[in-house]
Parts: sequence; structure tokens; C-alpha cells
Amino acid sequence: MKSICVIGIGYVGLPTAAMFASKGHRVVGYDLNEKAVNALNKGEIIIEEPGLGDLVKDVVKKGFLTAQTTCPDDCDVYIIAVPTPINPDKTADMRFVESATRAVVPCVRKGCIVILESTSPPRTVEDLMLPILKESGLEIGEELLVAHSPERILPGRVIEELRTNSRIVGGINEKSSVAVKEVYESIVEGEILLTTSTTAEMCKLMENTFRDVNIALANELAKMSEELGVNAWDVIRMANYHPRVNILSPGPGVGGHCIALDPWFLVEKSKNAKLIHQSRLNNDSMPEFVKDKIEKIIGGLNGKSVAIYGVTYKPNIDDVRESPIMHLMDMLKGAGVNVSVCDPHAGEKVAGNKGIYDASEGCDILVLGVNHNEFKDVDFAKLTAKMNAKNILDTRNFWKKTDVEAAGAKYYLLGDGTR
Ligand code: SAJ
Repeated sequence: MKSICVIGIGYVGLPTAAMFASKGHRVVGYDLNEKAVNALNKGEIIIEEPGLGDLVKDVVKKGFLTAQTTCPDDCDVYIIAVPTPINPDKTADMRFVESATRAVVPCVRKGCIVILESTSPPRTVEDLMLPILKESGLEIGEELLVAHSPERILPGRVIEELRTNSRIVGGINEKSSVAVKEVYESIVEGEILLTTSTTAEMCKLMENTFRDVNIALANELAKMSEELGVNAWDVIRMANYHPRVNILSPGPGVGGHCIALDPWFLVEKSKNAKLIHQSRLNNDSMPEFVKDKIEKIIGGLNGKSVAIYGVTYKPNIDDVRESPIMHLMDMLKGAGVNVSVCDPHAGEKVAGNKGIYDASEGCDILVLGVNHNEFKDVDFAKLTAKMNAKNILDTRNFWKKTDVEAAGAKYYLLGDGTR
């Protein structure tokens, strides 16, 4: 059994560390965030993810997983799972990958393995990491093995997907690929595909870009449908009967720390990434499109009251990073709107978070931003009882028009231009 250090115990590093620990590896989580380290050492987690709490509690109790704020120098494998945020000019901020790589240098010895899991621009391993790792004095690819193995887990299903998804392992040489494959074999039941580090970086970016471009197409369909008097959701439902068509769902925009950012890494690196660039812009324009729709429905914004239901970047998680609904709320507030909010998952991540039947009081419109399970079987009569004007805008095609209308409210649907 190898001892493994996971650098960065956030959304990706923590479940990965816990999975390795559950297979009997000694795992050390290294993170500068004392709050995360202290919580982990108590067997607690500070993020919401189904199944993760129990898994962490169990492996910490058994002594397989510990955390610390310094990099341990006695591990066989160092997995870098730090964030790769984006700068205001949409270029990648690689400072965390760089400092994690530097932290590893004094800790590694002959035979160690360094793996980059963080999503990174093409050539990061070759051009950023290897020059730093050479400072260890070890022969790269022989005495120190290096690879990129991108995480591909879906928030909300990370435990299941860590185990069952296939895994790409891109070594800087074959020896590295083979050694890293062996590491992941203890937790991955899916296929492990071997390639080069730069191809692995490109694969990960193209997976999320594929989704971003396809969501952009769905969002463009929603805009065209409102313009041309069509219901986009009917179009999607029927077009998708075609055996080779699968149009995704329009919505208030693309959020999260992955799909909303990763395509920019390609735009930064390649002047040919034109469709990718335009898709990013399309998706980023959706909060404003929703804001304009709200304005049209309630006849202005300044001084009006809007209740927002769901602010996380997608349903049934607590993550508000890059959430398009958070952008929408900022825009509405900037236009003089009194915004009230209800999100059963976001907790204190959103200020003034209210209960389901409180947040709608006095509003001129209720906007469903995210289709959390808690909103599924709402009592529309109770929900709309104290609204100033009974307007509901559904941005997810989640509620039934007939249910809303039965409560005497008007139902508007993003992408429906038929009314
Ligand atoms: N969305 C739509 N319409 C759709 C599907 C999604 O508007 O039809 C929006 C969601 O509301 C959300 C955003 O897109 O705001 C992204 O959600 P998501 O569920 O598609 O993906 P993420 O960001 O949670 O996770 C993605 C996954 N990538 C792919 O499916 C290709 C996951 O496998 C990756 O591991 C993750 O990015 C990552 O960490 O890179």
C-alpha cells in the first residue's frame, strides 16, 4: 500500500483522499486552509456532497486519513488537486498549481510520483511543473514520475463517479503513465486510458467545452424561440426523438467552477477557439437575458420586488461558485430592485436566505432559478398568497403551468415565446 499526500482538500481533493483511504492507503491531506484541516481531523466536512460525510468520518476514525497545513515528506505519491481559478481578463490563474508544485520539491525522493489532477491549460505539466520539479535534483521520468490525471467527477455524484468513471492518465513518459495507472487502479473500476500529459489536459478541457458549447446552443434556441413565438422546450423534446440529436436544456446561464471557466483556458491558448469563445459569451449573457425578461413581465425594475428561488449553480448542491443566479441578483440590485431569496442548500452563502413560504411575500415576481428538490411539491396557493403581483418565471421548465395557474398566478417560462 502506498502512502499518498493529497494537496488541496476541497471539492475534488477531499473525496479523492477519502476514497484512497477507504482502500487502506495512508492518506495525508495537505491544505493551507486551517478550517478545512481542523474539520477533517475531527472527521467532519465543510462542503455538501452526498455520501462524503460518512466516508470521511469512517476513514478518519480508522486512522487512514489525516490532514495538516504542511507538506509531508514521507509519502510515495503527491496528488495536486488545487483550484485553477480565472483572472479578470479570463486567463488562467496558475498560482496554486505553481505553489503546490514548489511545496512538493523538498518532499520527494527517488521513486516518488507527482500527479496533477487540477484542470489546467494545455502544456501545464510540461511547461510549468517540470522546470520546478527538476529543482528536486531527481531525474524526471526515471527517479520522479509525473502525470496529469484530470478529475471528471460530477458534483452531487462524486463518490459514485470517482469509482465508476473511466480515468485518463497522461504521463510525461510511459514509465510515469504505467506507475500512475497502478495508483488509480485501487479506487477506479472504470477503464484507465493512458496517454501523454498534454493530451490528457486537452481531453479534460474538451469534455467541459463540449458541454458548454451544447448548452450555448440550447440557450440560443431559447432566445430565438422567444423572438419567433416558439416554445423551445417543445422543440427540444421533439427534436431529441431523432436518433442522433440530443439538445441540452436552456437555463439562466452556466455556473460552477468547471464548465463556466475551463473553455477560457483554450481561448487563452489558441486563436482558433472561436466557436468556443462565442459559446462562452452566449452562456454568460443569459443572466442579463433573464433580467430583461423580468423587466418586461413586471414593467420596469427600479423599486420593484423580486423573489429568487434557488441561487446555487445547479440543483441540490450548496456550491454558489460562478452561479449565474448570483450574477442575476447583483444585476437586479444594481437596477434598484428589492431582492428576497430562498435557497434550502446555500445556507449562509447567500445573505438574507429565507424560508420557502416567506421569501415570496410582497414580491412582484417569483423567479425559479434552480430546481432544488425542495421546490418540487410546493403549495402554489400558499406560495403566492402574499405576493404583490402573482407572476412566476420558471427558468428551468420545472413547474407545471397548470399547477401555477390553478393558484391564480401567471406562469412564464424561459424560452417560451408562445404567449
Ligand atoms: N446546465 C444547463 N443546461 C444543461 C446542463 C447544465 O444550463 O442542459 C448548467 C447547469 O445548470 C450548471 C452548469 O451547466 O450551471 C454546469 O453543470 P453540469 O452539471 O453540466 O456540470 P458541472 O460543472 O457540475 O460538472 C462538470 C462535469 N463535466 C461534464 O459533464 C463534461 C463533470 O464531469 C466534471 O468533473 C466537472 O465539470 C469538473 O470538475 O470539471
